[in-house]
Amino acid sequence: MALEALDQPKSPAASPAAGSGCASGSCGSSADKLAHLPEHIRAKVHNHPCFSEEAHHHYARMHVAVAPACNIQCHYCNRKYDCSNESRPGVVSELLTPEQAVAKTLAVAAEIPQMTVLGIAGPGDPLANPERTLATFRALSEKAPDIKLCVSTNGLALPALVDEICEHNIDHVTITINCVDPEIGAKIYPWIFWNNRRIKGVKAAKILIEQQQQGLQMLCDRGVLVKVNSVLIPGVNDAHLPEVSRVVKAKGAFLHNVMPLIAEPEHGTFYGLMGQRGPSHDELQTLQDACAGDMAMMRHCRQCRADAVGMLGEDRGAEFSNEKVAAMDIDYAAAMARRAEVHAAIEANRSAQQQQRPDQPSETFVPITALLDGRKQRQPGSTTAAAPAARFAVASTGGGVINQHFGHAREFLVYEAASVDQDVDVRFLGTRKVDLYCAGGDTCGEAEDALADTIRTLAGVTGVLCSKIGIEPWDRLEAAGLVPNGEHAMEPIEDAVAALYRELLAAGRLTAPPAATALSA
Ligand code: CLF
Ligand code: SF4
Repeated sequence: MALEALDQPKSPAASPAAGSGCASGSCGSSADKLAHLPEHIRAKVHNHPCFSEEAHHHYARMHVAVAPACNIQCHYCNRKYDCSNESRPGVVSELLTPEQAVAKTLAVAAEIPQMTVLGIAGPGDPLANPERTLATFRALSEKAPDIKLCVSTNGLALPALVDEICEHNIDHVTITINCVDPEIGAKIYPWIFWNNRRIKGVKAAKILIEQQQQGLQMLCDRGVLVKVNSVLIPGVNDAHLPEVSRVVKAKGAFLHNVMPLIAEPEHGTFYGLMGQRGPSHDELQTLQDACAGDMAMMRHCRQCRADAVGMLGEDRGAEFSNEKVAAMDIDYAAAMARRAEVHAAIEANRSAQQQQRPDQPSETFVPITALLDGRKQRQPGSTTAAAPAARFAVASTGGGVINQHFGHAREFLVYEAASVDQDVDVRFLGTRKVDLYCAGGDTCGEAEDALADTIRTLAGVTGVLCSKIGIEPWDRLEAAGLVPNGEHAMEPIEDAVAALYRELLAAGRLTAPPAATALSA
C-alpha cells in the first residue's frame, strides 16, 4: 500500500463561511458531497481515504505488515515482496509482531493526526494469519477507538472469519476478486492451500471463487462495507471484469477498484518472467468505464505497500521504523484530543469548499447505493454541448486544493472537464506517477530526462495546474502543446479545473477533441 504526508492547506475554509466544522460529517448540508448516502454509510466512508475519493484529499491511512503467510498463489505475486493485492511490489516490508504493530499505529496516530484508518493488507494474506491479524485489531479497537479498522484479503479464509471480523468492529473489508469463472481463475491462480492440501488448476480456482462470493455475501448481509479489488490482466481477465462487477454489485459490494497489473521481470513473478504485460492508461480507463455502467468505481487507488504510512501517494514509512517507534513516548489520550482538533479543522475546510459550490452535491465517484437511487455517471468524453472534453493534470499534496510546485510533484491527479448543459462538469479520472523534476537546491531544473518523461506521461492532457512552476519547465510544457498554469494556487481543484477549462474554451483553444488515443488517465 502507498502514502503521503498531509500538508494542511491554508484554504479559504479559514473564513467565517467555513461553517460549524462538523467533525462527524453528519451536518446534513445539502452541499455535502456525501449527502446522498444514508447516514450510517456516510459516517463510515466520510473520512476513509480509500472508500471516499473526496476524503483522500484530506485523510491518511496506514498499514501494519503483520501477516507474512498466504494460502494461495497468484501469478502476479512474489511473496519475497509485498502483497500485490494492494501493494506495489519491489520493496521488502519490515514484518511486525502485533505488539509492534500496535505501538507503531499509536505513534503514527499521534504524529499524523489526519490518519484515520489502520489497514492490514499483507505482506501475505491477513486472514491466512488470523491470530496475528485479529490480535492487532483487538488491541487497537481497545486502545485507539477513534481509528477505523480495515482489512484486505484474497477471500479464501473469509467465510470462516466473518463473525470475528464483525466482533472487532472492522467496518471496511476489501476482497480481491479477479474472476468469477474458474477457467479464467486457473490462469491466474496456480494453486490454493485448502483443508491442509494443495489444490491446483480449475478445481482450486472454483473453491477460491466460491469462498470469495460467500464471504462477500456474508459481510454485506451484516452491513460491513466491502470494496472489491480486481487486477486487470490484459488477455486474461480484461473481457471478463465487467461480469465480475455485475456479480459483486448484485451481492452488495460498495465499490469496485480495478487496478492495473504490475509485472516486471525483476519482480520475479510468473507473469513478470513470462512477459505478461500490464494495461496501458487507456486500457485501464476503458475497462473502469465499462465496469462502471451503473456501478461505483474507485479511481484514486495508489496500489500502496503493505507497510504504507500517510496520505495516498506519499510514503512516510521510514519515519516509523521499529527502532524509531520504540524510542517514542506516546501519550495517546493527549494525541486523541489533538486528533479531534485536527479532524474538526479538516471538516471546516471541507465544509467551506462545499459551500462555495452548492450546486455540486455529488462525489466524483458514485457509490452503488446512490446509483440504485437512479443517479448516473457521465461517461468520459461525453458532453451535451458542442465543446469538447479536456483533461487537466493537477499538482496537490492534499486538502483538495492546488498547493504543490510543479517540480515537487511525484504524481499528478488527472481530471476531465466538459461543458454540460451550460455548466462545466469536472470528473476525477485517476493518477499518473512521475519522477521528481526538482530535488531542490542547485540541482533544480537539471533533471532533463525526468521532465521529458513527465511530458510523455502527461500525454493527452491539455492543461497542467500547480501552485508554481519555473520558467524552464513552463517553456518545455508549452513547446509540448500543454498549457501550464500557476494562477489558481490554493483554490479548490475542481473549481480551478473548471476555470481553466472555461478560459481555454473562451479563447478558442479547445475547438477539437483530443485524439482518442491520447485520452487516458
Ligand atoms: Fe488499506 Fe486497502 Fe483499507 Fe485502504 S489501501 S486495506 S482499503 S486502508 Fe486504498 Fe492503497 Fe488502493 Fe488499497 S489506495 S491499495 S485501495
Ligand atoms: Fe501474493 Fe496476496 Fe496473491 Fe497471496 S493473495 S499470492 S500474498 S498477491
